[in-house]
Amino acid sequence: MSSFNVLWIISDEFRADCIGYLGNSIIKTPNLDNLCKESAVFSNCFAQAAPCAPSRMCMFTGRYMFSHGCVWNKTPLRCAEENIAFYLKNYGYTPTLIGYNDYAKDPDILPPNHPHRSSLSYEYALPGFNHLFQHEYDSPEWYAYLKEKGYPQELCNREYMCQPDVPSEGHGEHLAEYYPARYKSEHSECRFITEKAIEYIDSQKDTPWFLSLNYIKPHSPNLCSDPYHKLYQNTVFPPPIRAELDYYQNDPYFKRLGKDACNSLINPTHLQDFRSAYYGMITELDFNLGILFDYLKTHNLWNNTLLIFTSDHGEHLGDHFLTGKCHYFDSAYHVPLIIHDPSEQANATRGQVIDDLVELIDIAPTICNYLNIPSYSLFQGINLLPRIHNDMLAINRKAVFYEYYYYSHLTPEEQEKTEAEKCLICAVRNTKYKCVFFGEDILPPRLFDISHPHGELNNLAADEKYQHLIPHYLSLLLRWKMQNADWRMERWARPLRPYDD
Ligand SMILES: [Ca+2]
Repeated sequence: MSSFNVLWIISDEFRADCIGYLGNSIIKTPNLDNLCKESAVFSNCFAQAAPCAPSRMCMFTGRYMFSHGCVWNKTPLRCAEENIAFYLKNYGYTPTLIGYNDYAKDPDILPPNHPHRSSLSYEYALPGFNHLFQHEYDSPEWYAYLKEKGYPQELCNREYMCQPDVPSEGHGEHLAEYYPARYKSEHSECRFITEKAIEYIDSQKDTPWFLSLNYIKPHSPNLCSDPYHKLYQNTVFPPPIRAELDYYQNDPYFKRLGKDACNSLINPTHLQDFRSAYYGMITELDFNLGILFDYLKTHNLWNNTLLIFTSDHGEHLGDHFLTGKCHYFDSAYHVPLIIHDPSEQANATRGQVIDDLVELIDIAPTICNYLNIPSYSLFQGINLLPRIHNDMLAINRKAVFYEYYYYSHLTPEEQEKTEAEKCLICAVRNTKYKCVFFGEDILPPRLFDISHPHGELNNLAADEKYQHLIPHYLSLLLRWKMQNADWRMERWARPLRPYDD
């Protein structure tokens, strides 16, 4: 067992373009900016799936969505012990989870009368994790802590605390998130989680530790306390990336979806409220990360801890009249990835913005390399450590891939006439083009020139000039599917098979 620690921080719904260091001149992220200065910063990192559970299962299993099969929130994961936490136990670690990982247990492994054999849940920790503290939006422990701080007991519950403090005369023109949270920022769930993480790390003394720390921010319910909720209310944001509303209403994919598709934040005041709350949540998270980073620095842990900061997916933030993280736009899949490797070999890339194409499934093999243990044979990503150690050719990836299962978005009438298993999107993307393929016969592929900031508004697939590109991306997709199929049993059998069999 090495003497190194791993702190893997996963925020929820954090867009790649919301870090000051990466060129956002509006957002205030001083602590992440300082982390960037000392780290390798990957500017082209993509999630393999959305929403939360499919993406997180990709990260922890180190595999693509079609390979692990958890395609939607609360879809159970089969063979769940095949994940990085379980694997690291073989090497003496006691991987620990603070927050959540949205894992749903395979009903077949539950006892006969267990309620989750016939109902959905994802409150479990993946096998291998010593689940120290379950907390998503809230937790009973946080409410007990608020009570201790003097908040009346009858108000210490989700219904009250997880709602903005909207005055009794109503919202007026504004969204609820225009108003502040009902708790002080020093008592926020974000601060509470930060304190829990520090407590845990402190308790480890000289034992090497592996902590998966999961913050809900900047995810809905879009709650901010003072001073964060006011910070951006008068900010002039750049206009969102969107076509005219009727573009989406007439689109063969979007028009079959429920009423929430491409119908959000039409009112400019709502757009402003939503964005200022989102930016406020990021600055609040950043402040708390600063507390955590200071702790590590003042306790001699900064130089023997691999620190990873990322997010499970992005947020549309009003682009395409969308909020959340669905469909095929990059705003849902382009995520931050900052890796602070304290070793001397990483000095050459400190502060460097690396634009190689990387995927969230690359994190698991990178952790193994840092801990000096062999990578797990089931991981499908690329080890990023050589690139962090300045090997410019180490990644050499031609494209990244992500998948999205949209059946739940179809209107009930559309669900009636559609086979759920065909409702899959596969996107293949490099830095110039993105090609989007659909499982349904009625939806032809789409091609976008993503080197242009508004490239996703212009489908080039029907343009003769670009048509030769579709078979090219289709062949990349096919090869990707072939190379990442389930080879487990053959890997077992191959060495046992006589040469002439
Ligand atoms: Ca999420």
